[in-house]
Amino acid sequence: MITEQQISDFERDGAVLLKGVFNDWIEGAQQAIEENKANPSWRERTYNPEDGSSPFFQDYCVWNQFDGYRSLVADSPMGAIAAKLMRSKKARIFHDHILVKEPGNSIVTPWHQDSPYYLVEGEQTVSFWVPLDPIPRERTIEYVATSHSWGKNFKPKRFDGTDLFEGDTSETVPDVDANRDSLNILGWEMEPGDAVAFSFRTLHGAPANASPSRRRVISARWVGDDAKFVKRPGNTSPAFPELEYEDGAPFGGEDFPVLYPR
Ligand SMILES: O=C(O)CCC(=O)C(=O)O
Repeated sequence: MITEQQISDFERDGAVLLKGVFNDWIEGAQQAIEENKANPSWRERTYNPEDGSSPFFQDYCVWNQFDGYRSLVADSPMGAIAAKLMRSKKARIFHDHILVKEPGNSIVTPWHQDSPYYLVEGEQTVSFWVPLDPIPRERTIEYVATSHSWGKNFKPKRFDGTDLFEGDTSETVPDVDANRDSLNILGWEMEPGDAVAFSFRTLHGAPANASPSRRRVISARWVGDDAKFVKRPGNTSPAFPELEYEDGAPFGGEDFPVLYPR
């Protein structure tokens, strides 16, 4: 299912391609996207570009509301692979992020790390970026290799460029595109069933969808044994407005079940 080489690539680079690991769960997830678009959650955030191109639909924390998502997250080997990659005894689901760039959508996903947006922190984290459509190299998500170990927490911004936390003076994300020659940028052509596993701290970004095909993705985030709650200076993304927690307390609760081992 997953080799020691893949685990050490993930540890070294902060991102690794996993071929064909979710083949049996793609059809269900594709169906769930349509159900989800028809019944979005209160967290849904759809960007409609000013240039009139097609929308970028996003929703969060819906894995347990639609059968196809639930099956991909909870019945596939995702939890077991997460535990292996994190070298963790258990794998706890944090949340899912649904990202559909409809054909022609002009929105570029800016370079960012995920960790600064979240109410959880740890060394043991992994997200699976799971496309539900074929993705050629020029339209794939990209990662700055080793950026997860730079010791940085760059300022979180919404995908429309606004700051997530008002008055945040933390360091801004460097201009990755202007420095592509001096960085090791990773990105892979992908098929439905493949995934990229990456750390919450790895810098990543994704191009617009100038193609006539949809670009449907589910990104599922997991944490391991060392996960702790962290207080941020405002609403995190995703937000959990009802949740009460202490800064530094062990991460857990019914919203975030341990799915491996069962
Ligand atoms: O698919 C995208 O456009 C961005 C995905 C992303 O940022 C993520 O999965 O963390």
